[in-house]
Amino acid sequence: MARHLITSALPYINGIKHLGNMVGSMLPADVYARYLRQRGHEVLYICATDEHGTPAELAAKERGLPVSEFCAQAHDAQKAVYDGFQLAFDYFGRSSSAQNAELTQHFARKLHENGFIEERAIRQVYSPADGRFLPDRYVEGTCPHCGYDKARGDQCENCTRVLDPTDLINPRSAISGSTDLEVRETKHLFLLQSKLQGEVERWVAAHEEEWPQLASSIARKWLTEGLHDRAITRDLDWGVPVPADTWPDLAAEGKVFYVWFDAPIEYIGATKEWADATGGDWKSWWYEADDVHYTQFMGKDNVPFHAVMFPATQLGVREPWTMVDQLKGFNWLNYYGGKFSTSQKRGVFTDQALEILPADYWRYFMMANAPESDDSSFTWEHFTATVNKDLADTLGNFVNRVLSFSKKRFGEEVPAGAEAGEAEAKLGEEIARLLAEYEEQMEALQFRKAAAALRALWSAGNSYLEEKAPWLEIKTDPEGAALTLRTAMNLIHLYSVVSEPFIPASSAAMRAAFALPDDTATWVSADEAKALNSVPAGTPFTVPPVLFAKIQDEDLAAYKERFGGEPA
Ligand code: B3M
Ligand code: ZN
Repeated sequence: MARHLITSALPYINGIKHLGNMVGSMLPADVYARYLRQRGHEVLYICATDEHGTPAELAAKERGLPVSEFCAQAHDAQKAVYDGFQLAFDYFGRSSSAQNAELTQHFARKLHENGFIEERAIRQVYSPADGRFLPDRYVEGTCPHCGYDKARGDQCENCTRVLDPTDLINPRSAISGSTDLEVRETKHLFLLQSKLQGEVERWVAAHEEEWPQLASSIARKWLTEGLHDRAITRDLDWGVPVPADTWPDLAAEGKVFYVWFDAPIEYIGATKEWADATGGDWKSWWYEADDVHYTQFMGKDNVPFHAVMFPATQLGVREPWTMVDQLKGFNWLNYYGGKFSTSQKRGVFTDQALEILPADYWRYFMMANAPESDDSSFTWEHFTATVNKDLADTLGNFVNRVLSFSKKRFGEEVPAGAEAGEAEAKLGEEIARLLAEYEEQMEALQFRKAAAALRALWSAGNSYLEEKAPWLEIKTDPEGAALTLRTAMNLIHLYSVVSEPFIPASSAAMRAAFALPDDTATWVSADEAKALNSVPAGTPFTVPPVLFAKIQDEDLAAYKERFGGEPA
């Protein structure tokens, strides 16, 4: 059995994330990690908050908090939300950890030793009023390409062009608003990526077959444009310090590493945090780890850093660190076709989502509509229809009416009834076929298709129940009715096992209905799917509360009112 290392892109520390951020990284990673664990693999699922860079400093300033205090609070706030979504990380770390600083400095020293780092003087915007250089998002101004007057120094949100702060027209400090800005010379470390172009191309060529089209095409595009040498240090107060033993001058000036240099290294850093907290062996996952299969999850804007930049860093250190095998990139989840927006209060944010409905409603909807090959759009209408049909009617209603009817007519133990016949054999074959399809799609990281196979499993139970109609059968053939109900109850137990990666809380509720001794199975074999007899007659059962409440029209209207519905 391979050992599976799984990471999802590290959410920036500033602010609670919206559903679109989660559906493209942490949630599919969790579904996949749960599935592999249930199939018996050894899995390590690692994530962390991405705490450095200008987003953290600006957000802390806004709250009048020291950055370190802001990050500690914001990390715990995000972690609480992810716990609410039952994201089963093995560890959710912090890129500001000592472990990450140590590893980041180690990577930088090795790159330096191997001739891939060079000190260069560059011209940077300096603000006398603020008494500091203004990198990246610390400068705002008018975009020279599209005229947008709130463009940031590193990128224009309007036309998405990557900018240099010295490009901006009428630049102003994002800290003080001062327009009295100068351009001064300052020294930074450059990662000589251009010297690694050939090696990165060969590495991508050897891996892109396994990647979805989205990831391989973005990697190809960036390589075709050519790898440029890039500055990996900044004049910021908050970040991994440049080590004085290697660069005494820059360290004396308080330079720190650029957030995107240290953030991917935090995948290793967080594994070390996990090991320090649990006694685990972090190096067996990351260093000379030939038995490890590494899968990364991220949104498409993060693919370049994961498919090209970080591999360049890892190749440049000339050490046997684990590199990504499978790179699952996602498109965007939009909100009524537009972008989610914190500032414009458009869209559903993860903390709000849990206020109004349980995590499983969201987990299922997001994975069944995951933006895999294209962008997908969240609308309250589509969400309501999916919850009411797939969850409330197909699954929830099946569970409730089977258990309630059986309890009413046969008591609180699984009834025996007649021997399984033709209908049960046919059902078993269908369930085994659909289960195989579900497994195949999960192995292929095709989440929409996997959700469709899971939904088909639920539907097959309803078709069997409609066909046998135990509420009619019982009038003429009570033994037959009892067989139908026992078979349906075995389906409920099977659903509770295989639905867990998508809807863990509801699966646990279904499973708890049966007082099965030693109910420790983590998956269902093809033979068990065919036989449908894991829950024997005589097993005591209870009827759980209705698993999914339907979303009523008035709820739908209220949600649209509160979260913004159709674009204005
Ligand atoms: N913090 C997420 C973003 O770009 C970024 C991912 C880092 S993964 C190493 O929104
Ligand atoms: Zn622009």
